[in-house]
Amino acid sequence: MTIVTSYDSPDIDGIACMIAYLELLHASGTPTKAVYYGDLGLEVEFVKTFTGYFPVEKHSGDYDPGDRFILLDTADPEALEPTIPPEHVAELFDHRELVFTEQFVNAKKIIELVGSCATLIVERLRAQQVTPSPNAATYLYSAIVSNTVNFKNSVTTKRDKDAADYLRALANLPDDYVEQMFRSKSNVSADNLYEVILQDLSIKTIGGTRVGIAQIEIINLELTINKLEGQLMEALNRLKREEHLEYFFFSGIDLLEGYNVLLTIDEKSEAVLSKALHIPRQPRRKTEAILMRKQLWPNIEAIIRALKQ
Ligand SMILES: [Mn+2]
Repeated sequence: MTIVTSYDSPDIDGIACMIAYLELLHASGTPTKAVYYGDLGLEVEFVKTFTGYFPVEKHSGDYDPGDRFILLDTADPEALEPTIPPEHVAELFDHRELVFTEQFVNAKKIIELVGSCATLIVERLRAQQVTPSPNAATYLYSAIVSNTVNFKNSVTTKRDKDAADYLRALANLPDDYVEQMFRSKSNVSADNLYEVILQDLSIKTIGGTRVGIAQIEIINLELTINKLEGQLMEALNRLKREEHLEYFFFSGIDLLEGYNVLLTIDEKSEAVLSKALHIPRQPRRKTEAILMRKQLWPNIEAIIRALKQ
């Protein structure tokens, strides 16, 4: 059996790619299953409810020794379901630069720096003359809009825009679809703030030191932060302690207005962020344009590595 899957707790990009790739393989008569491992976020739940279509199974436990895997939206062996042997991965697609792909000894690797992995999958479908179903087109379109923050962030390429135009024509969506989707993941309250931040927390070990960047993407960001300031500080302090983070950064992105609010809760992290972004020291600052977490990581990593020397 061919299994298409993504990383632990996939986002809308991973899920959309699985659904479309499943259609591609079914079109060629290949017995294929799409599976995910872990949990799903608010954005996936929105598209799932909107389409009423979710041909992906939750999986845990062992696979058949004969199963072959296609990995979508990841090329990181650490991020996989632990029962997937890296040498059984036949093909992988990702849109981030990576360093750990050598474990996938038998995989054909498609790694190209576009805004969304969904764009690479759309290009593959079009090359093979397979048209995605309207529901698959809705997932793929949602993934591109989400990853590019509605084409506003600097990882957006013309290839992402072309793919999105092609999908929008297939998907038959209401005019306010993007706003509906962004609103759905903006349901942040005192009750779920900690879980929402934990769900999308990124941690790296840099020279033996644990470093975290939390990111939330919502509408009405400043208003929400002002309203939930006490709870936000409490959640960040709790995560820093529970995850044993020596440095910790919070990045909020306003989806409709296109800016970040960056927060730090300790002086050491504040000093690193100030150096990383060449800005004055402040515990809270608002940016002019959107900075994605994958753009923050290299700068922060370089400063922390320099401090360790
Ligand atoms: Mn992605």
